[in-house]
Amino acid sequence: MVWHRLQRNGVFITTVSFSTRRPNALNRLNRDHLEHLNERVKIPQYRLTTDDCGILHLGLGQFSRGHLLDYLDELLGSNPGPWGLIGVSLRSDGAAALAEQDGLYTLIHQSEVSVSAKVVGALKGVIVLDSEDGPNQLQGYLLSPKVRIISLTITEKGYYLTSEGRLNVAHPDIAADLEQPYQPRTAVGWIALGLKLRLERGIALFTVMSLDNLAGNGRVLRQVVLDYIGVAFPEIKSVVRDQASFPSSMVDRIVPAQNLADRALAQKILGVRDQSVVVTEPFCQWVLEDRFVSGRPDWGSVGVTLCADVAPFEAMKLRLLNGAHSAIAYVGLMLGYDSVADCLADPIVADYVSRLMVDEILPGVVAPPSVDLPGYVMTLLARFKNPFLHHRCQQIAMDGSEKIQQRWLPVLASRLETQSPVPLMAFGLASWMIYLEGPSVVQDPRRDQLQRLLVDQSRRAQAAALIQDSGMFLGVTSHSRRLIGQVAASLESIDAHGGSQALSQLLRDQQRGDAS
Ligand code: CS2
Repeated sequence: MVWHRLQRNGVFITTVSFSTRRPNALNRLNRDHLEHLNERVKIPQYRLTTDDCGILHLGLGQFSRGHLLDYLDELLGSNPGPWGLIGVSLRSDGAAALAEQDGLYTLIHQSEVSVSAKVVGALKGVIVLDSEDGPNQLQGYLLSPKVRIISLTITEKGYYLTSEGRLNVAHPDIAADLEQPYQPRTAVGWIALGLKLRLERGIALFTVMSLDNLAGNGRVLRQVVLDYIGVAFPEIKSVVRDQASFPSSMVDRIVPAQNLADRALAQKILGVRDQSVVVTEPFCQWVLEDRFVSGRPDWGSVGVTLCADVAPFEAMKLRLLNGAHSAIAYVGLMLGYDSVADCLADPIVADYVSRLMVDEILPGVVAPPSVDLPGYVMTLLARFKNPFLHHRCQQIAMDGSEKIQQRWLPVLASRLETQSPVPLMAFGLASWMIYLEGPSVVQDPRRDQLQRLLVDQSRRAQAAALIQDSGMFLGVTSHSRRLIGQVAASLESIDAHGGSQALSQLLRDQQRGDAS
């Protein structure tokens, strides 16, 4: 160890440089530095080989690193076994950084009462699909009998769903894969090819496990894979239908996109740089259907709830947590807020969110076994308020045309069916329409189509165009006039009084309605 005294701006500072394998603030996190990290940081006590990788994961984004890999890290820490993970990055962003760090990254759990950090070691390899060798590597793992589970976090749009829940075979990405099914680019195309080649070569099938926020995610995935196979490889369709397994799951953890402050925090805690750090909340939940055709980890030992039917858990979480999230994002952006916590710090928005959940969403939610729904709502509000999670409204707002169908549509459909009013959700829809108009960047696969529907119209005509002509609201067609009326009323009030006044007025009207 060498001590240096430097002079900077007239002030003497003392620095320490370590011999090459010791970390310093300029070093990146990697295997060589593990033993020398700050001792408060938990490090993996297991070491994987590629033969230990029973899981191939498609979509190596922030969520899978904050959720699935956290569970696997716990599992391998207590009971080392063949359940390491090879991650496939469908786009190259972030993957190179992980590869440079030997797949290691820091997971920081942060709340008002605690901060804890650990280095996760369960990610054994990273495949970048759009690299030269990416497709070959992926095919190799798809055919490896050691790989027994294919898991996915590819977000709603990665399923290429029509509003009827079938595969959109007309979508250019799917159409291209169907043209060349041995050189696919989509997750659905790769899964189908994996199943086809395994069956052809007599290799046991893998379980296909979706971790995306879709109602019946396993059922939906099975349907799109079968639709694809029906065109690409019809000869295996009946075997896949009868023998493949697609368990559904409800996954829950708020994992904001990484920002510079997260990297600075990791560097402060670790003493080395980590470009792949994930900062998340302590809360984590996973409810999973126990249907695995080729074995599975002992999920139960690390707190996963295994059950025969996750539908009630999914409906609760998608409608309450994700439904409220989308409303917070659009209302928050309209009011000029940046993060979910900023929104909840405004008492009017907090009141809106809590009333939306309690008055309009909760009545249609059936409590899953041993869940106290009012308690669940209170926990959600506390999680949303966590000021240490910089969860940006922009992040949640993206892909609204996909998310709204999952989160709001079932609530709207059942309330409109029973003649129940939906002014709070209509306000959310109005805020979404205002988001679509810009000026902030609109990230949505249907942006151009939706924006065209909003051009040069009265507010009522805009609401009508969106609800009747976008193809997104098929579940409420017979009641669309009532919904249009409520959305148009919100838009007109926002135009006349501004978002904040319009929201206060709406809440006052609600209160008066409660009192009468
Ligand atoms: C969020 C979700 O970005 C979003 O749309 O609503 O990612 C949410 O944070 C997770 O589903 C929480 O489990």
